Amino acid sequence: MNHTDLEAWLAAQQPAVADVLRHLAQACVKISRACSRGAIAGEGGQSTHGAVGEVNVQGENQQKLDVYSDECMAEALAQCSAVAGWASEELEHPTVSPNHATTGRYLAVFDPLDGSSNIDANISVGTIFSVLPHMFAGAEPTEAAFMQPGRRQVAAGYALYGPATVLVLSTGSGIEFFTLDPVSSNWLHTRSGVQIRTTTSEFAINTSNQRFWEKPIQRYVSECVAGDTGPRARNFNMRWVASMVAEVHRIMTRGGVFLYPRDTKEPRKPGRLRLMYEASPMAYLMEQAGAKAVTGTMDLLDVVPDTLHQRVPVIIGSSDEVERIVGYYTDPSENVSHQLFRHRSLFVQPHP
Ligand code: FBP
Repeated sequence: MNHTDLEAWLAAQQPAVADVLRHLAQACVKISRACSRGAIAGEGGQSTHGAVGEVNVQGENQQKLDVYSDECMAEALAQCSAVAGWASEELEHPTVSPNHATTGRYLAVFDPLDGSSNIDANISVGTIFSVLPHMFAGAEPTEAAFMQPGRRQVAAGYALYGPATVLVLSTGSGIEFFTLDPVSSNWLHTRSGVQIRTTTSEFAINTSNQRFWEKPIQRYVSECVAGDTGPRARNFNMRWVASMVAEVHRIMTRGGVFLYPRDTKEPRKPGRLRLMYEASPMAYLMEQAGAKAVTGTMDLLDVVPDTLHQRVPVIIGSSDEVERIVGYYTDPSENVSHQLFRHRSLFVQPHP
């Protein structure tokens, strides 16, 4: 089957936004190559595997590939005349474009390598990005220029470095899939107008945090786990890759719900995942695919950021399930059954 390619699709998009996506896609080709080399030494005989031995602004151990991926993104964006500046998960402050600070009309925000704790185990990782208008075009972008709710995004996407490398994009008119041809390094257009199914029997959450979850999540997950012996009257399956891009792409392809909710593990933290370069771009893509993306009490795309690296609760995926979870949050009386259900359960078979 002959596929058209990314360039053909970009030609039909708004030219400046298309140029930003073109440069981001080029950076993702380089990152894909580095990921696929694994522990094999790269240029200069150095492997890109392993830790740098430093921590990033999040307090996380920086992987060599985190740093390399960040450099690839910065290098590409510095060449893009449409971009005035960018912000990265790996850097505390935004970067003003060395070439287009006062002429660029857009800003880019990205997680250069999401799920990087999985690299050495050769599990899928990804790059997540968001494109915002530069509110103060003509002036060098400051951190304030980035403080925009996800609704203001003009484009978002991710690259998944898995068995194949896939690029998923939207500029506000639906979801497009591109697959990297490892021979030509060309992005081939492999799916268009992707919609996420509204129902699902698959949920993804890190259950090791269960004791810290709020009641609505305790209730939702225990009902799924009870399956056809409980009020959901059907069985559910659970998945957890610990790589958000891989979880989201599974949901894009077959439905599902992904939760990294607020919990009491670190009460001062409103969540684990970051708003600007994880939750917002994924929420944009979810809504473009007909799915839902919430904090539990509001749409993720309406959250107005205060800081570049702020964290937020994330509940995204098939709309029926996300709406059910929101129902548990917004109707407190619903939440008593959790205790009833699990401990004095009417549903779970008594031990013989
Ligand atoms: P980073 O690797 O970019 O810091 O991303 C965070 C992340 O790895 C997500 O991809 C993933 O969903 C989550 O953290 C996994 O969390 P946990 O370690 O609690 O399973």
